[in-house]
Amino acid sequence: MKVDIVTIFPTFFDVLDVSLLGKAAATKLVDVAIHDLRDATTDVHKSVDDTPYGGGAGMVMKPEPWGVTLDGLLGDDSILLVPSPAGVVFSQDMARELAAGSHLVFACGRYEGIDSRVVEHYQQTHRVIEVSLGDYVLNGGEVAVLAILEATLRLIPGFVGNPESLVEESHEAGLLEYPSYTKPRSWRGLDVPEVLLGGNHEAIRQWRYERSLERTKRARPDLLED
Ligand code: JEK
Repeated sequence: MKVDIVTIFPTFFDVLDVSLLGKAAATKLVDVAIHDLRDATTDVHKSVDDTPYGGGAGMVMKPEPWGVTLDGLLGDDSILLVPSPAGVVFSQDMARELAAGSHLVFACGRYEGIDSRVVEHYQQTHRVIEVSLGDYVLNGGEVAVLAILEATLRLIPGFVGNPESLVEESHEAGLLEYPSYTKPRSWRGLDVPEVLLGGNHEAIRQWRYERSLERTKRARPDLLED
């Protein structure tokens, strides 16, 4: 998979060298390139923002540097991802879909976001997804891209952190995970549940399912609707 990230803060993604892409196995499976949006500016101040038409607080990112940069990156098989507080909420389903793709291009906005014509323009020729991490306001798209990339790349077979059983992970989807324990058996007066110490796998499976259901009812009742 090829991944291109466009940002005015390229060093934000230095963390990828230590986390996702620090492992040799990863470099063979995914090729990540970071691009500085300011490289596509032509004025002496390398301006990427301007005041909003219609008025209002803050600045909006100018479309021209985005056009120049994205024209040079997008191909027939690219998916353009634009983090936005107004996007569709990112999910495990979307991560699975992205993991099956061959080229992801991320456009990281800052300020109050990117001139809306950029998404409108590329929607005419490409798959474009405006995506949100959730219902809270970030200062830009960079943190969202790191989260989306981590969730997506771990689903690529052979990738660092790839779950041993993707089947198990998808089987459990829709419920929160059951609590897990390791040694020691007793810690600060708290004991590991007895059922986990025996070898009754059916009893363990049932206990874990009940704990998952209980946790979901308490923390995420929305997941149990219909
Ligand atoms: C991309 C710029 C900052 C800040 C104005 C007014 C109510 C805010 C944009 N889950 C997520 N939250 N936020 C983002 C995100 C934020 C971004 C950009 C993603 C680019 N910003 C910003 C204020 C406002 N709005 C109406 C909401 C807009 C995000 C994701 N993914």
